[in-house]
Amino acid sequence: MIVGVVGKANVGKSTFFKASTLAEVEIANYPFATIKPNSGVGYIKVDCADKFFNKQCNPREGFCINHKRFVPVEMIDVAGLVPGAHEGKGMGNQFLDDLRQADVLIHVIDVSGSTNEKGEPIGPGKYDPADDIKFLEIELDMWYYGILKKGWEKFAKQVQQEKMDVAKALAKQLSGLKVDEDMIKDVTKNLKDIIPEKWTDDQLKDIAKQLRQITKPMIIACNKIDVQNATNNFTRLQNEFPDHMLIACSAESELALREAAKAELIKYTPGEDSFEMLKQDSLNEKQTKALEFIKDNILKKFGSTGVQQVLDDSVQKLLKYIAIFPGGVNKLEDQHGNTLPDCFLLPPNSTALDFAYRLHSDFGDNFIRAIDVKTKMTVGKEHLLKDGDVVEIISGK
Ligand SMILES: Nc1nc2c(ncn2[C@@H]2O[C@H](COP(=O)(O)OP(=O)(O)OP(=O)(O)O)[C@@H](O)[C@H]2O)c(=O)[nH]1
Ligand SMILES: [Mg+2]
Repeated sequence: MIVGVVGKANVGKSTFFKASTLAEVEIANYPFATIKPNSGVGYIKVDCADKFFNKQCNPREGFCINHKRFVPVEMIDVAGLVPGAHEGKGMGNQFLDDLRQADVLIHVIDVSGSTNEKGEPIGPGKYDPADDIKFLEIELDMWYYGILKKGWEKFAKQVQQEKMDVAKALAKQLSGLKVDEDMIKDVTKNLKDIIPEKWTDDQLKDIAKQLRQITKPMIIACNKIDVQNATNNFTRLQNEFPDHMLIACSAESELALREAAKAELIKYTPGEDSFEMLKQDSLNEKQTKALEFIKDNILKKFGSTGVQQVLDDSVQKLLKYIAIFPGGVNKLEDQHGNTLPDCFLLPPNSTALDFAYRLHSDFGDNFIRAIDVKTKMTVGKEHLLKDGDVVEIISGK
């Protein structure tokens, strides 16, 4: 699973990325601070199954605080996009390619309206962030369209001459974007009786748009909510884009909290609405003021900095992924004595067999049955898993 962080230049993508991963990346108040993509590990917060068994887990990867498990996911932070990027404007579109493998996108916008279309800082409220929501979608659609259109005539002719299966051939062509055969069938169902050579440009554009929406679902991180006027804009955008998932956030505040927690100055669990001062005496006046500002103006007002929520919602609400824990019905520990050491994020409608394959292809190939460890019920291959399940796979050999 790869989470891509996208948006216009200078809106806070790298700050969001750094707050999520604590990776060392360039953050600067000018456009195109990031050129080469950064990749790192962020965490999705899920309810840990250890609570059900009244135990404390020992995660092999990630961590668990108060029965909230932080499961690692790969994140990428790319260069800023500007309107016309697909035609080579700004940094051009070479870095759009860095997003090919992303399963979900976090679109970071400066909701305070203090970054213009070129990514230059301007006074708060001088730019309408609604335009960013619109332009980014157009850029992504045009990027997909460009890929689809490249060599289209030749492709369409070949499909015709060699009597190829259209969905299969096209899915192969677009597999780099994570497009599969079923998606193609779905988006071309109205074109079934028309041969690809006769598909019009508008029809290709429509296909590109639908495939982009399916393969790159997007959540909008309304960043810089700490700046004056940002809240008004946020409320307005919520009304203007009722079908989009919008979350207010302050990446800068989250970064400050995570760094303070790392330095053991405060105790803070990402996504929570408060933190605890640990070493009040070792904080200087500026640090104390900054933390107080975050407490009063972000945490109390919005319930969190929003960064963790954006990540969680992108995977759990938008992609509808579920958390599954491998475990034995008689024993939740591995051979080293670690309790529930692993947690996997699986796509919706995953079955016991899918989970077996995810653990190891041998488990899938030799699947006999599975056990729902919470209920101790035996289940078969086709059993649909649900969020928080603990599953034991019984396989031959
Ligand atoms: N007030 C405020 N400023 C922020 C926030 N997040 C980021 N910034 C500032 O916005 C500026 C740009 O941040 P970056 O994280 O470098 O932005 P970017 O989108 O990665 O920029 P490019 O890589 O140049 O496209 C920096 O000055 C950050 O400190 C926030 O939540 N609130
Ligand atoms: Mg950046």
